[in-house]
Amino acid sequence: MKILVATHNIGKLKEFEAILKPRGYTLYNLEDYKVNMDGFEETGETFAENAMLKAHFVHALVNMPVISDDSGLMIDALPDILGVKSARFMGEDTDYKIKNQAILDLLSSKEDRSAAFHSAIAVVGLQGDLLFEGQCDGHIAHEILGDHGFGYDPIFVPNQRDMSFAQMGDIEKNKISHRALALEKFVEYLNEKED
Ligand code: ITT
Repeated sequence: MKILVATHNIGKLKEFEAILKPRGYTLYNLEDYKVNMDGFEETGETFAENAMLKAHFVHALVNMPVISDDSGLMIDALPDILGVKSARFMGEDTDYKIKNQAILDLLSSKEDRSAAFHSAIAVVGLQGDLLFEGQCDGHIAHEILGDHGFGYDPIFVPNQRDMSFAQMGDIEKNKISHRALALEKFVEYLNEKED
């Protein structure tokens, strides 16, 4: 199956490829189709709304199925600054070393370090509008840990492991991450439809 991944985030794109390519999907990206998303704004209040908006925006420009992800980090002790606004925290162009350190500083006086990554995956142009969500619970580390992955990976420690997403590398992360869980639901949905 051919599907266009509607993301500018190279880290996300690599995870889509690692999870979907071995299952027989042929993935295209925004570059391949010269898609310009300049006019697109994430105006939704939920990950699901934003994922659907992104997928529809791109699907209106290309004649093929589109898959998108809207995701973010939710920190219980800092409920207002991340979530659906995770990419915009301190500005979209700010280096994640600075963003991650700022979060560690904001949490330094807090006892509750519980957090979760959430992903909503929207698929448009295949069978109506499809939506799949995944969540990975964990906590925020006390320091920057590891240098694999992207974004907030170096400060997030999932409950299943005693190391950050950025310490475990792609293969391990892709077994348990929010995005992997959501993509797994998409794959299962299609497999069930085929049976
Ligand atoms: P696209 O909209 O082009 O897909 P984006 O990076 O702007 O790319 P979002 O709007 O969904 O994507 O924002 C997601 C934010 O959450 C962004 O700051 C990511 O770095 C962060 N994030 C999401 N999943 C992550 C993961 O698996 N590891 C680290 N950070 C992640």
